[in-house]
Amino acid sequence: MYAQLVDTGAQRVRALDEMPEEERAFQERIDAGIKIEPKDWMPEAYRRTLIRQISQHAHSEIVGQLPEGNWVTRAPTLQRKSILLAKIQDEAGHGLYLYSAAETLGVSRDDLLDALHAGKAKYSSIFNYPTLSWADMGAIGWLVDGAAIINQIPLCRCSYGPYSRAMIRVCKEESFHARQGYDILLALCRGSAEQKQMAQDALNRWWWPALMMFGPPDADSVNSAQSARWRIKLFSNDELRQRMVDQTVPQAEHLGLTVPDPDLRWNEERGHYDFGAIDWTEFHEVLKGNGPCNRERLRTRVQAYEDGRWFRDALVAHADKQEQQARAA
Ligand code: FAQ
Repeated sequence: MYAQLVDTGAQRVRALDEMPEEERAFQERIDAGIKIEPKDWMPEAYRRTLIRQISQHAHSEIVGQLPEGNWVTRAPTLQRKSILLAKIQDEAGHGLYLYSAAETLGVSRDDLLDALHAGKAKYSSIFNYPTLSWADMGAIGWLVDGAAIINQIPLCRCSYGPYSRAMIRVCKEESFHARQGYDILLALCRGSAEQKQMAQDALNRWWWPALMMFGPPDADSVNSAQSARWRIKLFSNDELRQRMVDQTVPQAEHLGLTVPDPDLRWNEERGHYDFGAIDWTEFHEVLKGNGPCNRERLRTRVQAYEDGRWFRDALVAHADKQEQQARAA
């Protein structure tokens, strides 16, 4: 069932003159920068691509609460605890906007959640890594939300109206998240040698997985060409990854931390940092379900969903009752 919702078949990007009239008109609207709205005609593969990407994105926001949720009860101060709680709640909100955006494409939220809970749907690889110390809260905000912003700012201009509009608010909130993460690390780096070491250790563990968030190298990215043609993707995986490195390295220097990459160096000619090879075997293992926390994340998510069933049932019963009363009045 899930496979049918998101399967786009073998895709080959077609030239305008190869397209049937309706599809050509659709592509010309996209080329002219006009947004596609839910009731507009769209190719089935465009619809499925969006369902795939938006629902994976929604699942990432929801599962993405878990690594940070691990530290709410152990935040070092009341202020840090309330900020972390607010941030995690924001992520839940992002998941809900995104499920709503996916629903505008004619898919049911229940089907999407079933696919997640059955382990069929993907969510971002990054959330399958453990959060071992408080410094990881800093690293997640700085690097994970930082990567999410770099990826999502262009999505505010993507061709599908509901997705692009959802991204505007999401990006504003992610900016706050990134700053709170950086602030945690700044405090640790200005603290004792042991605290600074915690920050360095967090950077060592999160750096490479954060670079993997942008997806496989362009040469292996099966969806990129067509998504770029449809203006779902405005920049390639590698372009955004490079942007992340260029932006983040000076921030690490400001913290006095060392990026764990012996091959990292500024390339004057390119005007960018060169960086070392990413371990794509690790990435594919995580995608296959063999990351350090895949099983735990899924189990916790399913348990949370089951534990919330009585509450969802109560909400529906209450809404039904109100509707009956309104009809009777
Ligand atoms: N993890 O052909 P491409 C956040 C899959 S939100 C897992 O390049 P595409 C906020 C990909 O799905 C983070 N799978 O694919 C937060 C595809 O498989 P499929 C999430 C990945 O779609 C912060 C296959 O590999 N953000 O962090 C990953 O054109 C803190 C081939 O790849 C979004 O979802 C990965 N990292 O490009 C929350 C943004 N990368 O579906 C809590 C929107 C690739 O064919 C706390 N998404 N794959 O079976 C996108 O921009 C794109 O979907 C990409 C992948 C760029 C992620």
